[in-house]
Amino acid sequence: MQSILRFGFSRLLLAALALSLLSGIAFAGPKAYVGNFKDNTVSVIDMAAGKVIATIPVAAGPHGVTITPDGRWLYVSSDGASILSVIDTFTDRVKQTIEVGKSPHGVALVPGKELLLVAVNGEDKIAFVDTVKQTVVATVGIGKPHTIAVRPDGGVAYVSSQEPGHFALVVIDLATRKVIRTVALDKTPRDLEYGHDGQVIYFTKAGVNAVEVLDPASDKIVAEIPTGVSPHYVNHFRNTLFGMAVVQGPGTLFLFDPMTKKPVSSIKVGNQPHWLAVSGDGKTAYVTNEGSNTLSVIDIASGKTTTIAVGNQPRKVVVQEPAGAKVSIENFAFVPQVVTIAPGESVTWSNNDGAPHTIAFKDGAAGSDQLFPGGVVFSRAFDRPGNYDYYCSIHAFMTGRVEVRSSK
Ligand SMILES: [Cu+2]
Repeated sequence: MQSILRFGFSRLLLAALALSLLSGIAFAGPKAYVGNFKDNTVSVIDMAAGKVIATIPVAAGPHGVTITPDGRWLYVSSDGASILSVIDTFTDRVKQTIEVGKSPHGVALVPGKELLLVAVNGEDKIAFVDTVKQTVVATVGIGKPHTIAVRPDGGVAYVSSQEPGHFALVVIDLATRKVIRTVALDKTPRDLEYGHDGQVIYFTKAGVNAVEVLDPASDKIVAEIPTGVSPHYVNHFRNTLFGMAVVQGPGTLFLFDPMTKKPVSSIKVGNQPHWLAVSGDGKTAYVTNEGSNTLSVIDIASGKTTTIAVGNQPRKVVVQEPAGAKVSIENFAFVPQVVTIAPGESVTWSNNDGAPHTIAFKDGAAGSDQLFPGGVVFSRAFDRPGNYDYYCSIHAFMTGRVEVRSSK
């Protein structure tokens, strides 16, 4: 049930829709979430309107933030406490908190599993949180863990370990829940991320003005891409041509070519940029500026940037708009009739027809209520590869298919 997202009949959303129609602003739905480290809040931003629409209080020191692929649940670790806050994005309130251990830092969801990994820095361990039971079900010991990168197939995780004198990337087998190898480093690792295709790992090190590109097959650094002073978050997202990093010294969003592993360009953002997220269509980047208490919204193609004021010391940012495909209902048909996505991605249907329709799945998963014309959307995340046939329960001749293909 957790993978089903229903915008359908939420009173809140209907109210927002009515309001947006009155004010002439198209209602878009997707939101961005920013953890403000110093004032212990999460800012909620309406991506279409470009403004903060809510501020959610959380426990001290919001540090790691992640969101489920369907955009429904937000997980926030608080490193001044020992808890993870679970935020319901329907209500934008903390639904519950989970005890994980002292000073949790980075968090990462495991694709295809109801599992969240938490780097419990203060207790030198990785906690495995079952997101259905909402509790820690296993732990693996690692010295001063900071951030976590999970391979897109959910098989292994790399953890940056900031243990003084033993800086390393530590590799965990997620099936056996054991450390399988350790890649020793000369300097403190900062962020690390698996590129979207799972072929390479990108990471940054304190005091190194470059993006490190690691081949996980050999655990060797195969390239260093010069960035300028103090690069932090780095990744190559699905649907974006370029890899991206934020560079704290010059205050830039740095773009690089993932094929040639060469710099492409830099776009000015605010002071001390910390983290980065990209919209589901790959067109817009969101950068938190820890030194200016703002979020930069960047049109990647043109470099055009706007700025939104958020809370004190914004660090992590995630966007709700799911990666995946959109299907339009038009003239009693699903357009396109067949869409192909990767595991963990979502499909979002919108009714642009003159009549109400539904989405009903042949695999028995819960479908939509009646979707009325005009902006009321339905979304489902697909975790496992396969073909998913669906139809309209009012007009059975309307059929469509979602193909979920692993890129590996
Ligand atoms: Cu129909």
